[in-house]
Amino acid sequence: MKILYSPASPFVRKCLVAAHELGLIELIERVDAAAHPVKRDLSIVAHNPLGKVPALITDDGTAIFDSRVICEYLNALGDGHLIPAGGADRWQVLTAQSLADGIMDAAVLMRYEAAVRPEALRWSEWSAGQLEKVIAALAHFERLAPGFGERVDVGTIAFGCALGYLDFRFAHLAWRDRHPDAAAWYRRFGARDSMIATRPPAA
Ligand SMILES: N[C@@H](CCC(=O)N[C@@H](CS)C(=O)NCC(=O)O)C(=O)O
Repeated sequence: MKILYSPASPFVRKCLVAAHELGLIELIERVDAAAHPVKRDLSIVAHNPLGKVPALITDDGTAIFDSRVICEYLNALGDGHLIPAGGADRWQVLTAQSLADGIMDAAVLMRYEAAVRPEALRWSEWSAGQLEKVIAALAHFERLAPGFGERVDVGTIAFGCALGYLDFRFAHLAWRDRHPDAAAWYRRFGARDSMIATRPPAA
């Protein structure tokens, strides 16, 4: 199978970390794509009308997106240990994933605002609104982090990728300063082979 890919995308990274943890990474060929909110990459649009990465193309040509569905797919293909099949744990893990994805969504929008939108059209209050989401979500994760222990599931993977993206694009936010428990957890989680193998390029 193939994944339409950008090395900077935290959503792509989440899927690749999941694939590593499930022992499936060797089955996935990475295909470079130029996802962009305005200049649509037709090689992505051919598979995903939204023009976003990641999109997974299975061996029979089926396109699977977005990152949450790809993680479900990979989890089902592997031994299933990244997403509990039922019970309260399932909803807890999936909700953690949604919250971490929300950090990524807001951070990617902040990035687009700064890097893509023409300067004359920028609206600082809009970026501030996205930043508020990141700050509130980090505060929530700070309360959860002591309970993460050595958990490796799609919730902790997504959180790790969200923190990695903040380091990559928004190092000046210095999120560790006000989130010591999340920082301690990330020191361990970020040292996993799956996280090291999928690090974004130097900013
Ligand atoms: N909900 C999607 C979000 C994916 C996403 O926003 N990807 C960005 C790259 S990090 C993208 O493709 N942006 C292009 C665009 O906004 O059109 C997922 O979970 O996969």
